[in-house]
Amino acid sequence: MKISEVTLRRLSMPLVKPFRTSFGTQTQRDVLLVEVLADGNIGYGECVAMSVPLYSEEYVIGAQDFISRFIVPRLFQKELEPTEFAEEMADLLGNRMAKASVEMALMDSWLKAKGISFADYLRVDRDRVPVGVSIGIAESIDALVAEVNDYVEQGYTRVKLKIEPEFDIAPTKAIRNEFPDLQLQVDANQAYRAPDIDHLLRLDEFELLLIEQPMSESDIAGHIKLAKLMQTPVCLDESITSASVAKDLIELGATSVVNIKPGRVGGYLEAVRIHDVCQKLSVPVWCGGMLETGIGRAANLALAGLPGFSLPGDISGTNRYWNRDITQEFVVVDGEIELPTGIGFGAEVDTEMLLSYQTEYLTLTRP
Ligand code: OSB
Ligand code: MG
Repeated sequence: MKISEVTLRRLSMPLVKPFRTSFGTQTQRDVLLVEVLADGNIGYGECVAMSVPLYSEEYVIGAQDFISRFIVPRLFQKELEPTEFAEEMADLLGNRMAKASVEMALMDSWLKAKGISFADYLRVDRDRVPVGVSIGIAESIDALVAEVNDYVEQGYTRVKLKIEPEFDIAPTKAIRNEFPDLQLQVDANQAYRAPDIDHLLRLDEFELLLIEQPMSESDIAGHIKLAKLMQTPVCLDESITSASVAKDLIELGATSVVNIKPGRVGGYLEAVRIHDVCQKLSVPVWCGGMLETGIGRAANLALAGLPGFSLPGDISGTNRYWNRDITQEFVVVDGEIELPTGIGFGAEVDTEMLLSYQTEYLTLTRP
């Protein structure tokens, strides 16, 4: 691929309501978009890093700097296919969210040149996938019940509750009592430590699908210990950074379900490799989310069409996060969303909307 231009765009997009997790409250998303122009085809990538390094060590301005300083010069030096990108950047350590966003833009443009969709490229045969909704820590249990009820009425059949030490057993109990048939899971985003294991075991009575990332991303021993004692399957998110790490953590007994987020693992191609490893080991996977715009949402829907994605993904309808998105709308019908069918990742970018959210941009041109 001969890339003639790379544009990095920053957008400030307000969320429909604040989203609170154990690591903080978000009221807007500081989106970094990567736009490449190659052989006349524009490709879009979305970076999932947040403005502050609370979920992982990456952050938006760092990603922007990394891409413009280290990645783009290499793209202009050598003509790379998206399938060669990760290997070509492997000596540059970490920065997986930054790398993923560039690989994504290359892939989108490359698929457009071939005239095929990402789902076709992956040989996905589903045309819709089951999805769930991730619900932030609420002001009160009553407020949480009302919120869950609202999503259930919109057709969601799987709900994930964000938890933390002061907001875990009681809210989970309340939701389980109120919605006995709901597919329910919880996500702690690393808020607990090994001494909290006895406390976490109290969640076992609520028939959860899984508990996501209860302890620190580096606390492998803690997760192994918990997984041995807990009936609820332990599912790692933050700790899973590649297919080889996924394989090791499964074999060590630290995780028995895997959350796959393409941004966290360096891109959609590595995400597919994690899917493949987990399928071989009979470990169920599901697609995580990072409050994506329609660009990332479209791509995640196609990925979640792969056969090993046997649990609903954190891929909610557009209206869960945005009043006005920068792409076509994705709508939940009976707990499912249809895969995009357009070429590339299938996001139809509304340039006018995009520009209305843009706070700055930088265009780098092939020398
Ligand atoms: O841990 O899964 C997470 C959002 C931002 C950062 C981390 C996480 C999340 C979510 C929301 O849970 C998933 C989504 O709906 O996009
Ligand atoms: Mg998570």
